[in-house]
Amino acid sequence: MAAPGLNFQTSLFDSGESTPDLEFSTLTRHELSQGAWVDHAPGWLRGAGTLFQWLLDNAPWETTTQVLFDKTVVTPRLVASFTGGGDPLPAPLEAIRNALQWRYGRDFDSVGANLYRDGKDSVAWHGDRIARTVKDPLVATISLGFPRRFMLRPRGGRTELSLLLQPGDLVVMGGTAQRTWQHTVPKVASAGPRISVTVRHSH
Ligand SMILES: O=C(O)CCC(=O)C(=O)O
Repeated sequence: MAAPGLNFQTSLFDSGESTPDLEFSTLTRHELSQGAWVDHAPGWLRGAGTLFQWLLDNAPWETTTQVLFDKTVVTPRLVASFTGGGDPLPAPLEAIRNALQWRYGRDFDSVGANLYRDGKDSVAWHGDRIARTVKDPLVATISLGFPRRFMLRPRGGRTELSLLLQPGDLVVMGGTAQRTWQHTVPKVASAGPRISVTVRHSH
């Protein structure tokens, strides 16, 4: 499904070939409690606007549903997956996966994307389900498009870290982050479209 009618003017600095910073030169690690951590590398992907526009036009966007308190509800964002069908990854996504694999030493075999069309789209507090099959998984996201806030809290507690993610920013959650902490991208009064590329591993 295409994602029609969404416009977001990317800045001049954001255009050009989409390439990751192989030196991870802007990366800061936030050590959280209970053995969880988050790496944040501002502007890690150069040419973030180019990948944003390409994904907006070409990703296999889907509407999905989820069961919440016994009710089936439409998930408030579109999602796309690039792995599982046997097709090669588009070149910029392959470059991202390779860079993460090299740095973090995991076999990242799942690449997907979320599209937050406006401020009403969001992801609720959660830890990724992959945590049930891999004890301490790494989960990476790359932000493209409109800046949105990404927040973390100890499971069921208060927000302890809040990052305003800009185009090209890399976030990697690790240690016990999916078991002992939760993360969210909350709804906001007004926002342009944002895409997060998600990179995970299943073993
Ligand atoms: O969009 C983001 O930055 C976070 C996405 C997320 O939490 C998820 O896909 O599980």
